[in-house]
Amino acid sequence: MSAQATVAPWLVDYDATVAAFDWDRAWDDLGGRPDAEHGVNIADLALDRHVRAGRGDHVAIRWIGRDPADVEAPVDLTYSMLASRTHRFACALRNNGFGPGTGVATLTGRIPDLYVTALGTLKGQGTFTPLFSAFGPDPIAQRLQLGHIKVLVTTPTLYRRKVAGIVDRLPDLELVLVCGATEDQTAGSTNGRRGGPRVLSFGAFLCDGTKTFEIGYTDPETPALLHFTSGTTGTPKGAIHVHGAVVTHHLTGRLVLDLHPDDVFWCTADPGWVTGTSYGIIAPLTNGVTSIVDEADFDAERWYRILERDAVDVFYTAPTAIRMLQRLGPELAAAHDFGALRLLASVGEPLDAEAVRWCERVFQVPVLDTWWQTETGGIMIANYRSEPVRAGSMGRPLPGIEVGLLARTPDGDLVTDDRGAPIEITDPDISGELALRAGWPSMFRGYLDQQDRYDAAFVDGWYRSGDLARRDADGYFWFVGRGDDVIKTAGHLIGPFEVESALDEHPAVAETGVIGKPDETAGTIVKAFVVLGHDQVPSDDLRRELLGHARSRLGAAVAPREIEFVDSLPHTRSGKIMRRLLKARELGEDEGDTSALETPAWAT
Ligand code: 6R9
Repeated sequence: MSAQATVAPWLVDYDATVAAFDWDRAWDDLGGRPDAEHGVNIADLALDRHVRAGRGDHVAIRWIGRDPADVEAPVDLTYSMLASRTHRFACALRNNGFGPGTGVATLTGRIPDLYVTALGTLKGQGTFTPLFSAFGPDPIAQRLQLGHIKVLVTTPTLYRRKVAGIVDRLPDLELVLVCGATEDQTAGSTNGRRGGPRVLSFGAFLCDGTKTFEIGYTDPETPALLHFTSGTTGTPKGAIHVHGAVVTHHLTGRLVLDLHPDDVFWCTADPGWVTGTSYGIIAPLTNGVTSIVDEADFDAERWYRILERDAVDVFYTAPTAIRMLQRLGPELAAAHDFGALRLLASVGEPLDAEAVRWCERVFQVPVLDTWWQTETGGIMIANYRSEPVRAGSMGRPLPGIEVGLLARTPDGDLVTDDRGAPIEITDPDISGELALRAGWPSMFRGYLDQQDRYDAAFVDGWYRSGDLARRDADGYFWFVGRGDDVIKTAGHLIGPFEVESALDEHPAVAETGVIGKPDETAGTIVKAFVVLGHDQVPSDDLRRELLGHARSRLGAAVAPREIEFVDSLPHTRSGKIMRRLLKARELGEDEGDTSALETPAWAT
């Protein structure tokens, strides 16, 4: 019998839960609200708390290695094993002088040491920054610099290919820990830079099990995570999250993902992005479930096999992945039994109604769309298991969260009243900027070293998401689009400026404008419009060279998939590239009001 019928949902009645909701009570399940005597440490709640409660032998992470044969031979890591390994990591950090506040980053695929680093760092009250392993050297260097990262955990291959060449740009970096390397491979290595980071093997760095480590009192406002995210312009922004955010991770794990302690849960997101940390590490572990971690990239047959073999109860993935499954057809899925699957949810990009229906046919459960951002730390709007799913809608606010829509002018400015306060849209079906009443526990507490950008994200007690949405008469939110030029490709957030800067550095390039171009599978792909230097002639060879240049700098995850040569780019009077017009042209749309242009519209 399917587990669907046997496990009662945590959230039974949405309206009643919202009416009775109280953030203080939300802490009850985690041992009570922290106070001056009892702090809150995410790693303690994720691991040691379960060991103290006698669930140490329960499997916390079922790790599946990259090779096809590994699917049949997963490695189980129990709550006790992870508790002890993270203690050893925290102990080693402390013994090497890396105290509270130390910035620790990972640049690895989905391997067990990543999870040990994340939670071990949190035990020692350092801040954890995951970096996506498909980033190229430029995005990696920039984030390590901006984050003042002192300790980097990586693999031998990634170290050689992406890190060794950039250490000279990283004055704060003191230690590199290489996973899976033997001591011999790393002994004495200093990267050839005098005073450069020490390079040690991860295994050799861990303290032996005889040394004890006590988690110190952790104030809920202690920084825990530093996640880089991209804006339209400028450098990536480091969103700071605190230990107290864990109550949102835990609560959403319960109310939205409906995690029960005996569940097998699989979040396919990479921890290099916020979903892979909030829902690939924290929420499943605080909820005591068994979490699947698959090292390999997307492979439909493999995914179906894992869902069936490991009897996954709750599956959290992205619309791009669902579209990829859809494109391969239902036959592949039909050979498998997904009887255990109780809940399927998605995040990161718009989820169309057809995908919801397709999943209902193939998996016997609909996909529950959820909306949130790096800055919100956790799910803010969702469809719930016990409520009717409105296919195509992002759902309704998490209990305890107030969502508003702020009126905008066509230029993207907020409409304000005579006090200068924004105007909230209350009528149904009118789109505005999605905003959240500031102050929820997992709200980001700053953009590292960028107070102005942080302040600019708030207006009159609202956090401005930058997304456009509308609300229907029943209170369900519908995604309308991004209010800015940021690109979501295959669920990953890319800042166009970062891509433009890398292309602009090529000697043949005069100027670049980067947009998201609609794509059937990835939602959008990164496309660059390139103006060449005056002595350059467009050719396929040059296009290939530029694509290669961008790839080697930015990595496959960020580099453009398409390049189009143009004679000029549209600019505002102040000289900014008008990506909006590039996009309109790409879509064959009317370019609209071009009065702000210096070069009127297009001159290709
Ligand atoms: C968690 C995450 C945030 C941006 C967000 C929005 C887009 C997220 C969505 C969605 C449509 C959904 N987004 N969920 N768009 N429907 N259900 O993805 O964080 O990488 O910071 O991206 O993703 O545009 O503003 P992040």
